[in-house]
Formats: sequence, C-alpha cells, structure tokens
Amino acid sequence: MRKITFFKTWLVAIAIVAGSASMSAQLLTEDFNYTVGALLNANGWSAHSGAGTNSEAVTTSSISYAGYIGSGVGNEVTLATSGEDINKAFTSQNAGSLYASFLVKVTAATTTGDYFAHFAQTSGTTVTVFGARLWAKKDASNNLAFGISKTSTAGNQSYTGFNYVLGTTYLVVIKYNFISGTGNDTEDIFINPAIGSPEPTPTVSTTVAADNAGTDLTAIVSFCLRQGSATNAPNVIVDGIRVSTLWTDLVGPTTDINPASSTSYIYSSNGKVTFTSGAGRTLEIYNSVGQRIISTKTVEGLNTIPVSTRGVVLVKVDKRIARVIL
Ligand SMILES: [Ca+2]
Ligand SMILES: [Ca+2]
Repeated sequence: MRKITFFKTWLVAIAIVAGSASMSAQLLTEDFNYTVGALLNANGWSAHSGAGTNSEAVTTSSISYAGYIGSGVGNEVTLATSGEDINKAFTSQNAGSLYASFLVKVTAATTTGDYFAHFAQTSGTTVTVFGARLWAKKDASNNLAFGISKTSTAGNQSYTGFNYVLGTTYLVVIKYNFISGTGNDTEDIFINPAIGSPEPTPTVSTTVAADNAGTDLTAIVSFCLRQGSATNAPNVIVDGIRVSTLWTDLVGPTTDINPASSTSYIYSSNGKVTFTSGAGRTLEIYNSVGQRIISTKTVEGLNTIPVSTRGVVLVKVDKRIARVIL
C-alpha cells in the first residue's frame, strides 16, 4: 500500500513537472565552466567582430552573489577593450519579453561610456542588429552608472544615477519587450533585484523617445559580449548568464517542489545537475516516467552529476526534491 501511495505521489509530482515544464523557457545557461584560459569562441560562442583580437578567455572565478542561481559554478570571463565581440545562440524569440540575468563587476570605466552586453537578431559570424544594450560609465568621482538602449546613437541611452561602485559585483537583469507595432519596443534594467521575489519595478527603463522609436528587432536569437574601443569601453567581469522568457527562471522563487528544506539551489548546466550539499546524503534522479536513473551519495561542497537523459528530471537529495530541465 505504501508503494502505491509513493507511486501515486510521484505521478502527481511528474504531472506537476510536465505542466510547469511547458511553461518554463530557460534558453541559455553560461557558467563559464571551462578551463582557465579556454577561448569562448571554441566553447559554444561565435566571434562576429574583431575575431582573434583579444579573444575572450575564461578567467579564474572571483565574483559571486549570494543566492543567485548562477553564482559559484565554474569560472568567469573578463572583458577587455578593443577586441573580439562574441555571441551565443539560443532558440529564436519574437514576442512577449525576454530576460538575461548575469553577474557584473566593472573594474574600470570611462566618462563617455560604452555597451558591453546585449541581445542580437542573428547569431554566428554576422551579427549587426542589437537590442537591450547594457552600458556602463563613470562620473568624475568614479561613481558608476548603468544604461540601456536599443540603438547606439549618442544620447539615446537611459542611465541609472551614478549610484554604483567600481569593483563591486552586481546582479543585473536586462529585459527586451516586444510590443505589437513598429518602432515601439522598450527595454529595462534591474540592478540587484531581490532573489526569490516577483519581478519588481525596473531600476531604469528606456525613456528616450528616439530610442524607443528605433528599429525593433524582428527576433532575438543570441546573447552577446562586446569589447568596445579603449577610449569608451569599460573593463568588466561577467559570470552566471541566464536567458529566459520568465523572471522566475532567473531570479524568481526557486523551482524546488519542497522549498522548506532547501539549503541551496539545484539546477542544470551543460547536461549536468549541480548543487551544493553536505557529504553522504542520498541522491536520486528520476526521469520523466518515474524511473530512477541515478542513485548515489553526495560529496561535500559542489556536486556536479552528469545525466545522459534530456528533458525534465526529478532530483531528490534526502527529503528535498527539485525539478530540473536538461
Ligand atoms: Ca561561473
Ligand atoms: Ca514593436
């Protein structure tokens, strides 16, 4: 009887997962889980400008952000100036809103400012139509501001106040809003949104009429990192990139089915289930039809479990259960 009850419980859990899976839309995960020195253009990214000049290379992890799902996994990337620009493709989106969240530490900036991360309408080696450009600049007192724009025209940027600090790690979310009609799409920035809370009011939105009237993107298919000219561009460390159509996939409430016992996030990256745990706990992973495909014990600290199955799996660590999409 207990077995039947257990089985029914799993069927319900799987039904919930199947229902929610169709709602979830995480499109890109990049934790820079590569060897230090590895070039991003050899690890799923494509150069679309300045190929081979100051190519973006993986650097040793140094930045983190408490509670962020993309913090503390693998390494990071350090952007320089006057170098290669790169993009990473994901499934095309052309309606609703699209978010990208990532950690940003600006180590140097200019008073002119430049953009260093954005969405794009194409991927691969030819990428020329950009959206949700994220800018950074400083004032004469070295205070930092972030800006956003659809176009690159001077004066079209909507900036925050100079409320931020060089050398501090921020959780930044950029958002592109597809709006029916031409020349009217808008964009938003969120700086340090509360982890696990619903989407707040943006820190700043595009308010320059000439920018909002600029050409809309017909679709968004890639996320880009850019190294602009040395006279304008900031030096930036970036990590933990997530792209999704849902706020909750990035910084919203955990997707744990049993969050009351949570001590850390359980999530997927590059075909692996990843979480932090104490040693010796029972780890079981079930596929979408309830078959146990992995049974093992956890190790102290970061656990990275390769899973050959794709789609939705249920991850059980002791009494804690989470759904993960691989
Ligand atoms: Ca990382
Ligand atoms: Ca539009």
